[in-house]
Amino acid sequence: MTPKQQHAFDKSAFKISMVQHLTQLGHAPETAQQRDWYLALGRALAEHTTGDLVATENDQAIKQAKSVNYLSLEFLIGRLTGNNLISMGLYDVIAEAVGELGLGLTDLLEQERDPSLGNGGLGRLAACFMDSLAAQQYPAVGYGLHYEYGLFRQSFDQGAQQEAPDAWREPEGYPWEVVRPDLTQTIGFYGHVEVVEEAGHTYRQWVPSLKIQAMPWDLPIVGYQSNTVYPLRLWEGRALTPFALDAFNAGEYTHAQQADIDAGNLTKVLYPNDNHDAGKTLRLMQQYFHSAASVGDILRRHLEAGHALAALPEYETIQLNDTHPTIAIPELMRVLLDDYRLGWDEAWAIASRTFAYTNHTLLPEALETWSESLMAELLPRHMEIIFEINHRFLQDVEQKWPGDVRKQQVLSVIDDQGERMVRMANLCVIGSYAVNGVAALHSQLVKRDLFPEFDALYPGRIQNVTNGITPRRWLKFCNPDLSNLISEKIGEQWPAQLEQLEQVAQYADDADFQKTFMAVKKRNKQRLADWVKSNLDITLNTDAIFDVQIKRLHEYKRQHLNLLHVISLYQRLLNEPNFDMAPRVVFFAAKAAPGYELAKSIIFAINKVAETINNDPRVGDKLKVVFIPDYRVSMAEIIIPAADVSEQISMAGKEASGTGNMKMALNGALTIGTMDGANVEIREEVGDDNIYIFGLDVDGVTELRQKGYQPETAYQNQPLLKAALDSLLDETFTPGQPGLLRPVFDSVMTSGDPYLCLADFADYVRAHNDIDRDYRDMSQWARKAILNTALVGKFSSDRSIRDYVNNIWQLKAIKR
Ligand code: 26Y
Repeated sequence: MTPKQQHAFDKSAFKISMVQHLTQLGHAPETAQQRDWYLALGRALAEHTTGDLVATENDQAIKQAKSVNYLSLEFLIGRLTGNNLISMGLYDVIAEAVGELGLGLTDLLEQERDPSLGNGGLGRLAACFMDSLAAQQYPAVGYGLHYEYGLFRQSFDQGAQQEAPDAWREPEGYPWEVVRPDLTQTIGFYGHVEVVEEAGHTYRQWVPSLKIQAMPWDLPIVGYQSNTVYPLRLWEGRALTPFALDAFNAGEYTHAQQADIDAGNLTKVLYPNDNHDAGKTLRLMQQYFHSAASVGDILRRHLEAGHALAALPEYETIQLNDTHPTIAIPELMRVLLDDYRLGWDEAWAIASRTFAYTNHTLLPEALETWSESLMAELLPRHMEIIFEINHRFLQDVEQKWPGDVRKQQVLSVIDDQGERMVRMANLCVIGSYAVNGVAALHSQLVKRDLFPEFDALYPGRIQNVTNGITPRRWLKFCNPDLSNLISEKIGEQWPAQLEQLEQVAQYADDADFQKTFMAVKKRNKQRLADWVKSNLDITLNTDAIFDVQIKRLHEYKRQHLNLLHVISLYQRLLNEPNFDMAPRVVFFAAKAAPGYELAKSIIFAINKVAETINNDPRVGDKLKVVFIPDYRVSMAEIIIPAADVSEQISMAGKEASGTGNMKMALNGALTIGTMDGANVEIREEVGDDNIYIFGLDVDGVTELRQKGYQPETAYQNQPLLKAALDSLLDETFTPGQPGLLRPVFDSVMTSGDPYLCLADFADYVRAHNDIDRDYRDMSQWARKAILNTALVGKFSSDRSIRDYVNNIWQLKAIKR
């Protein structure tokens, strides 16, 4: 909404509209519950955003400009109401309006269930990018899936993770979404390929034996302080009517898969794996469904705007969020070849100039491959096209490196060592005009370790775009007190121009500013402490260091290294009479993939250690351990502003970027971290004095492995470490049940400690001791915290998007 429109915003009309929506929901103002009012508020606001969404969609200037299509199987958007109010510039006036109705805005906002349509970093990044595209008015459409159930809800039963379905839209539906049945498409699966002859040419035509409808729901992505609203278009799988199914060949209809795959199941649930490929058929079906519907919609928009097919790359670019939507590449080829009957070279010239691919991981277990036989059965025509792409590609490889069989083998889309598999990353690199990693170090490693041959074959194709976060949600909205303090000093432009935060640095040594800054931090810590008290019944000391590790549970992220440090603090408190430490609360929040046993064991161990420490009267309030259940965006919004210390402790070379590191630094937390992912760039920005770097770097890891790493050495030589590890085997944390925590012990001892926890332990403890020392000097600590907030403006996702726009997409902003 423009300033003029905001000025014109009619509060009393809005109140009437809210009451009307309440009535439509079947409630009377006198008896309505908070939840009913929240729904009425959401629906009343959505009227405005839907209007702007449709207007943006029909904007001629946008139709004649180039757009980015962000294809992602995950969009972890979080609650929309509060954020959209900020973007619309209506937060205060709506707070007034609901106040006049006898309600509290923050209470109403609390009623919204998070749409958790993603697992973690990759999905949240997609949400931040949509926010930054809309804020800067670069034409964009987000394409995702309309999962009926988002990421599972987590609870603990005696310390063990339990999963429950996340029915985020139930029972009343989600107030912000708009269904677009007119844009429904039909998506095929299985079947066979026929040859058709026409006018002396032969064409191939896929005849699918299963068809599922893709119906889109649009969520409004509201540009900050602009009336630009882009759609996040989420496809829902729906069964064709039995009547329409009659049209199919009876023999094909009884295809074996037809029985188990009910079309309504296709988008039932988000796969809860993060960085681990399980290779399930239904997941490949989701991927194809998403890709085909999105490619179909992009082509529809392109042609309806009156553009020629061959001009597609000039008007549309398609960004692939990791390899999950890779099948969009052969799908576009199929449509161009078989439906529009272009020649191969013409079709390839279009497709290979349209797609760009972002890699988010080097972990081998996260690199997607699909069995060739499954692919050939589910998508027979696509498999033919993939073979043809590969065949032509391998001819280029032969040209470049004649007779080099090893190069052919590593570069081929098909891995033929063992069961033949389709390597989705290779297909992506071949079919894309640009490939990028997500932090400087990560992009270097993509070139050096993951795709060295591709980098040699296509110099310059692999680039870097360092990730970012939206300062609207991750500072202005989640930390209003700090936001107001900043605005008092440097004005109100910073949420759209985060580099301006640099001006805050001049106050880093100002004693008054330090006090105010730390008072804000303390209030945020109190808000979190209150949450913990009322939800977990643990009493926290807000003078303590709030030490925070919040991210998916994964062995490479080393939550168990943090746990070993916690245990050693506990043991020192009990055993060393002269041991003194600043009080600490160590927070964890993390979901484990339901099938990931070790991750679940680590959660269980943290919960058991927490229970013991928190109930040991000898510890008092020197040390508390809090595992916050059901980590999600709305929980992060409470935790992040309260963090003093941000744990970013992955083994070097494994965390592609991290984005929680950026969020906490922006909110004035100091990072304890390895030289991994974007930590490297955070250090560059804030300076060595304002970050705690420890442990082996990427080269150190390689060297240690070459020398032959033996975790036993550290175990035997470091008494603190040995005692911490041994306590996992006895009854210290599991009274009467020794051995329950053995899986964690085994992971770092018997299993060889694949992520080098024990190798980094001593230096990790050293870094924590530095933190302990520095925290006691409140003025010094405040200075460091202020400088973190001031110096991380680079990590605005607005900057990331501008990097994509300038170096990859080549878009122009269209101001509405
Ligand atoms: C193959 C499938 C099971 C799969 C599903 C989800 C594979 C990976 C993922 C998710 C990956 C992910 O979230 N990666 C993270 O992306 C962030 C944004 O770029 C990075 O900051 C973070 O380091 C990286 O782990």
